Amino acid sequence: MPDPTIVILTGAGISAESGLGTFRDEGGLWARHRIEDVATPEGFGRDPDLVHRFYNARRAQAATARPNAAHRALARLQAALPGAVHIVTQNVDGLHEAAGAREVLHMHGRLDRALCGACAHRWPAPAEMHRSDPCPACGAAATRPDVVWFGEMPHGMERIWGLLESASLFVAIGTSGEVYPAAAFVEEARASGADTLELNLEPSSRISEFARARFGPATEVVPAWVEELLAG
Ligand code: BV8
Repeated sequence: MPDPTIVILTGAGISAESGLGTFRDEGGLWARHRIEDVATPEGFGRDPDLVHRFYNARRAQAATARPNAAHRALARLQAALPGAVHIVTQNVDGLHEAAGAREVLHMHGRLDRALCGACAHRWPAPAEMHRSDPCPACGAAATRPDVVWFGEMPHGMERIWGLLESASLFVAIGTSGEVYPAAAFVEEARASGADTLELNLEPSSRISEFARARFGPATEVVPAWVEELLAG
């Protein structure tokens, strides 16, 4: 029996109980900001100060957030099954790492990293970023958050497709399944013969693609699932 390869995709729902807003829930981020204005390259081109304010506010919030029992349970699972558990997150917070997870693949980038729009240099983001901040490498005032906006290519796609191909189990946690290409990972995993499980507060828009599902808050459902898996 080949070693298990568990691929876990997380979304904003896993950080909700750490106090970080989701996007599409009642009162979520997209209820208060137009995606086109704050999460697209065009929006950044039109009003970089607005976009920096949006991400500065989220960076400040993420800086005081603490990982919750769901983040900790995934770190425990990774430690118990060395090399077999791969976490791909759509989240731009660092809560998986704060809980002790390793090699987390941030496919939509990270709030705590800055990117130079001129030379593509990356560096640790300051608490507050402004359009006039000079790039430490080339000096250009083209600083942007190192996050993947709509219309931009997510990070690590080759590696992710490879992981999905070899997955024995694909688990989606706290994601609405509204954003591609992440929303299609469950089909890729199923096509490779993987078992599929959704852990969510309520059914996502992709629920029909999953072989199994458990509903409830991530801080209850994720630790319970991990304990069961490790006891199995
Ligand atoms: C791209 C930026 C191409 C960072 C984000 C088909 C194929 C390919 C692309 C497309 C396609 N159709 C459309 C597209 C374009 C687009 C897209 O998907 N649009 C959607 C709206 C239709 N996709 C893209 O543009 C992507 N890029 O395709 O590039 C390309 C090809 C070649 C060359 C160049 C380009 C880029 C997508 C990334 C966009 N950036 N964010 C940031 O600001 O954070 S997306 C944004 O939504 C976040 O990153 C977030 O990760 C993502 C998904 O949201 P969720 O995490 O799922 O959160 P949501 O609020 O939606 O749901 C919360 C869930 O939690 C719910 O299910 C809820 O029930 C649950 N929950 C709540 N509380 C709890 C809980 N669960 C458990 N416990 C709780 N307590």
